[in-house]
Amino acid sequence: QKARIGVTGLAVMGRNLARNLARHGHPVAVHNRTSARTKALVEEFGGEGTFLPAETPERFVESLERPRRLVVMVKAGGPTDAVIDEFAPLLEPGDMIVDGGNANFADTRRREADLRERGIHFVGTGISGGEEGALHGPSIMPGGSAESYEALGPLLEDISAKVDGTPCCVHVGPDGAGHFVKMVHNGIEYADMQLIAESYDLLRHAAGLAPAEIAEVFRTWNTGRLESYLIEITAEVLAHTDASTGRPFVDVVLDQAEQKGTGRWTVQTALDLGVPVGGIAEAVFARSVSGHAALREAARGLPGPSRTAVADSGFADAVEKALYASKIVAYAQGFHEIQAGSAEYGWNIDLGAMATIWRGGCIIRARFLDRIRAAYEADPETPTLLTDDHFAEAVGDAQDAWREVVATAARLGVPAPGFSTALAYYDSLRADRLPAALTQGQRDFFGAHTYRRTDRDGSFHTLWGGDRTEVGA
Ligand code: NBP
Repeated sequence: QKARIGVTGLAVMGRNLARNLARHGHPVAVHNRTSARTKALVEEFGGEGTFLPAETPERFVESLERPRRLVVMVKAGGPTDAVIDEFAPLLEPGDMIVDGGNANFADTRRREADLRERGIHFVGTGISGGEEGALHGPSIMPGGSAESYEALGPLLEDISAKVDGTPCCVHVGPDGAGHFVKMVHNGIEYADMQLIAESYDLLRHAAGLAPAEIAEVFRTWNTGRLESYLIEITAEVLAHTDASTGRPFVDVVLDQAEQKGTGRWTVQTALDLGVPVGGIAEAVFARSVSGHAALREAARGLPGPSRTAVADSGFADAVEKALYASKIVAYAQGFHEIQAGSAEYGWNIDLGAMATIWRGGCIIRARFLDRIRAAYEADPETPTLLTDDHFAEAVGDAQDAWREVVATAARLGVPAPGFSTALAYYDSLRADRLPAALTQGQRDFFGAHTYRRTDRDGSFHTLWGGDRTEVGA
């Protein structure tokens, strides 16, 4: 018997993905550099389906039906290249290597181009949802050729999460498109988490609520428009009591957030593409600030406002509105980045389809994504989600509260970089005139960088050091 698909790299993600495939009735070949993992998988979970264990790359490749579908689930970076170097010579034209790791899309583009020359399809695939998602149905974002998707799509859709019967898996676009979208997905996840963290911080330090009370606030929010996996688990974490001290769990955890790098890539790529993603950038920087222990220690005694908590019973509702509005901004920025990447690399990404496949399986799954899908269905070319009727109305309704919350945060000295940058972005977009005109004047003054005028075409320069007449440039 031959296997329909194979998985190499059997740490948590690969093992669970292989089990998911087997549970769906697909005979799956399994391989790992260290064969103990392969043996352990078959011993523990062999009863769940048909596994074909292989000790060597040669046996692994031999056990696959053609065209071969080979899923690589190893540590992203050097290990992925090592595995490709090992397996590609064993493959034949038409075979497919699916990289399900968190690869940088630029690496995926390079690998795809190399392998395409050898007739092998390289399918860089974003897989979201962690180990639980891999086992029970992740959100899957495959890139690569349309031809490879024909052979792979049905299998991937079969094991993906489903929402309303729709698989959370769609062909994103050629070469690195899948890993690009997964990267931005993670960037949005950073922003979403940061905004939730700021909401908690304000309820705690501006409104003076206890973690257990804030957990109740999040539980209530989770029955409304903010309903999402992240809000749900936030309530769980806040309600948790530390067993050894009896204190709220959130109070015994070191307040230094870590990161693996996809958020940083999202911001670096946005800078390269010239797309403003302040909400994601502030989220990455907020984790960075938290980790600078010595810097924070040195600054701890700096003066702040004389804090007084706001007792206003309406404050939690105001924070809900600020959170919803800021979340819309963060997603609008993330989708702008996908739109820009798609244009830059000619991927032709269907933005509404991305919102659709994030509705299940992944960390940012939320009711909200249905709204984004509807916005792109109504106008696939919309320049920003903020001008969609639903979102424009929601932000319009929320804005007074949003401004109040940002002002309260500033007044009481509670850092709210996510809320603040989101509001500034909103106000920048809707402004009639921006001070960029003054910036242009300064640039022309010190560097003769020239400027354009509102009333005439062309570039101009003022003779600042002379009689200040204007000359055409
Ligand atoms: P890890 O990222 O911890 O990688 C461990 C696997 O890589 C093992 O199978 C290991 O083999 C293999 N490997 C390494 Br390391 N170097 C190798 C080499 N030179 N040649 C062959 N194999 C090598 O595993 P993971 O956490 O399951 O994640 C797998 C991928 O999925 C990663 O790219 C990750 O970023 C991505 N991802 C993870 C999550 C998550 O929640 N963990 C979520 C989404 C995506 P060995 O057993 O012989 O050491």
